[in-house]
Amino acid sequence: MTLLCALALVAAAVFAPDAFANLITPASGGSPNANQIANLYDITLYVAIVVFVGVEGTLLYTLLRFRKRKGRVAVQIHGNTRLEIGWTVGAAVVLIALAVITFAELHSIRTPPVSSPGGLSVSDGAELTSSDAITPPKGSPYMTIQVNARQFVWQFVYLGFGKQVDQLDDPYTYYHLYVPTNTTVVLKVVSQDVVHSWWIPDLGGKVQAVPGYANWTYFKIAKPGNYFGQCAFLCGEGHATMRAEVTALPPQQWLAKLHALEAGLKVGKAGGAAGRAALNQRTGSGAVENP
Ligand SMILES: [Cu+2]
Repeated sequence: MTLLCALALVAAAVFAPDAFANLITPASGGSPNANQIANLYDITLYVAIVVFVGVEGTLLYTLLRFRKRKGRVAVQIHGNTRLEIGWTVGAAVVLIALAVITFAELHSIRTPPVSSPGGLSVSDGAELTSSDAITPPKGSPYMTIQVNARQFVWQFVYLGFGKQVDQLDDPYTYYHLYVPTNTTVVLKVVSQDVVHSWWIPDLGGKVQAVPGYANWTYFKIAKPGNYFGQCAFLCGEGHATMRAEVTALPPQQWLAKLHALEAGLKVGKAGGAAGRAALNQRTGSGAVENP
């Protein structure tokens, strides 16, 4: 049994990184936390495979080797103390090993890493605050984006961006989340109505969006590209349409995108204000109260 455990751990260490990637194991590849979750899953999976093959193999061998035959009389044995203690201790050792590995990995899965070289810098408008529930190690620039779930769309508010860059309100987008590459992006996940679940499989685990609470997660994307996801919690009749797409752009392109967004919002706001002013002018039967 000790040999079996050792084999299991060696197999886990050897095969964990890429075998079966994304087939029967969690999606990953977009962000370090997603990769670590997938690694942890792989380790557990390989240990489980070794145990499964060992147990089922022994069972099959015994069934065939000692099957009923004419003239054979079964020996009546009453328990084998050494064997029973052996498999109890063996199972406990496997469990303890998995628990130790899991807890050892958990800290780095939960804690945002520092931004990589080439990421957004503070002078570019990255936010540096300490009020968030989770933050990367001190001094590393990072973005905080509020993910606001509602029936039935995701809204992304680029917190602090407007105020730091040109005193406009924070820009926002729907469905599409734009982020700079190599930059730690902390997500503040909230909900406006019912419980939703934020989930971009390549970028990490699910995070529930609960009305009245803020839950936190993060990702850091090295490669520019698109990462797709879907609300993972049945939240109403429009649940199926609640998809999301994260687009990672090199920092300079990302900044240009956000500035264009801000300019668009400014035009939209001015149009809205003009429309309200026009409505305010109306008198008589065409008057509108508090447009
Ligand atoms: Cu939803």
